[in-house]
Amino acid sequence: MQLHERASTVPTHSYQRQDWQGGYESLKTEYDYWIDDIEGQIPPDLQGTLFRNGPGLLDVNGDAVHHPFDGDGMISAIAFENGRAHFRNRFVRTAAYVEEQQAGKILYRGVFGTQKPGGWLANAFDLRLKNIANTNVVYWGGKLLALWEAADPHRLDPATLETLGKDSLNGILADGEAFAAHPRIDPRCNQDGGAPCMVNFSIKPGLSSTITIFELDPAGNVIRQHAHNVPGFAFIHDFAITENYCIFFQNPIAFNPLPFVFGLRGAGECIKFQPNQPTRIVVIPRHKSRQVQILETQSGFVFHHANAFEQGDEIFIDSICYESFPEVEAGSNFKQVEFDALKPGQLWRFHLNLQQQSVSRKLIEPRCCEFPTMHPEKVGRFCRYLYMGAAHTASGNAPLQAILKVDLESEHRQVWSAAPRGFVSEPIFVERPDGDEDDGWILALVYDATHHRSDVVILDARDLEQGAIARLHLKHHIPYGLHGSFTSE
Ligand code: 3ON
Ligand code: FE
Repeated sequence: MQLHERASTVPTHSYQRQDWQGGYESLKTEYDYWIDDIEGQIPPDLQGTLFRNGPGLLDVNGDAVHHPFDGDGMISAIAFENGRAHFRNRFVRTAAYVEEQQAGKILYRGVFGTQKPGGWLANAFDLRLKNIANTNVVYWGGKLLALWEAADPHRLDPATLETLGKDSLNGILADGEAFAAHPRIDPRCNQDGGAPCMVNFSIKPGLSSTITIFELDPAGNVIRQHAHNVPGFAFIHDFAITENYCIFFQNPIAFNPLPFVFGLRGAGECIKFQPNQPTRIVVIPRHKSRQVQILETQSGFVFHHANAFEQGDEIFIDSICYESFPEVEAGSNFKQVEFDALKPGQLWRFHLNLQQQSVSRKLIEPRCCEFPTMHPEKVGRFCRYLYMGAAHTASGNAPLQAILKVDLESEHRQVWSAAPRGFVSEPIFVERPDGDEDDGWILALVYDATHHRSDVVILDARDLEQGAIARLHLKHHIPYGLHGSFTSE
């Protein structure tokens, strides 16, 4: 009897941690092949290329990185053409990647705690940033750019993924100058007669921090650029846009650089969450002449925003919020994470009133989720459907195993799950031209622990629960990635 009772109190999970860990093995080979192992059918009208970025190497010659965000950027391209699909992956040949691969050892410290061999003495006072180009990849203005938020982009050949070098955006960025990894594309910019434009930013953190906004026309030229000073240290990974504003969440953190300077910790491990201080919401008008406003809301930590839109003097913004910053401990191993001990990221809606300078918020989705995406034509406007990576179970913190569709109007939900042995990445919505807002496909890489390989999964965005339209089995796995984009050009 006692045995039975004990067994029933053991928490049941939709996953095994060991399965999840398999998706964080390095992928050392670069491939180039037509995918021929396919379940279901690739829709013939799905035409274009899915580009993905993320850490491809989780070790340098056997020496593990301390955190996946420190892994060298690897681009995957899945090109859909008349019902067939081609796969290719290449590492971004950053200067540091080339040097480290030649040396066969870690030569640079990583922001998230990777250290050079030799202890703190070998690391102290080495304050160089290793530009690892691992966070996002976008095709804009005829250029394929791999992005990492603390430094300049790398330009790649979109057909071969060969690294062409660093890109200054036609002379705008100085060598090493930051350009964030979260550009937003305004589908109809009201300053450009309704032409699309790409909006991005850079952060220069310090005792006060500088936020610079960049807007690029479809040819890739920076047509608007303005910089703003905000009080306090800022670690800002993402932002949201509306037709007239850029919105930033300045998370309440303190930064003590000494452990970094003395070789004990990475810069990102010197961030301390400040639970008793509010989050500042920085609202920067996209028209240079107007005033910046800073509002305050209850504390929390945000990496990613889903979308924002305006209604008169009010702004609504949907964001994934954590109760605090997931601090990385110096002696810890990220693969041993106790999912149950952490709080999940959840989707909240913030309601800003610019006249009254007030903010209220409400929880939209309690399920653990990350990597929100949506129809590209709705960016900055009211949008009905959001898609995101989510946990298989409706409550608690767990790895992402499912794709969740949220209908913000009816509050209806759909879930497609790859549990127990599948783990998802950021979903990407690809529209079917001239259709309804959810007329299109969801594309996601799914790590399949049973075969230690990844699948490209294609779902019908209108009906996730009917199951995958197609599952393209790759010949290998792809380590869990960060962000990507789809281009039909
Ligand atoms: O020293 C300062 C502090 C700091 C952290 C200044 C700084 C600019 C050097 C800096 C650098 C920040 C960087 C390089 C941030 C990079 C972030 C990154 C690569 C990824 C962030 C991902 C976020 C999320 C939420 C990922 C979630 C992933 C899953 C749920 C996975 O399965
Ligand atoms: Fe991100």
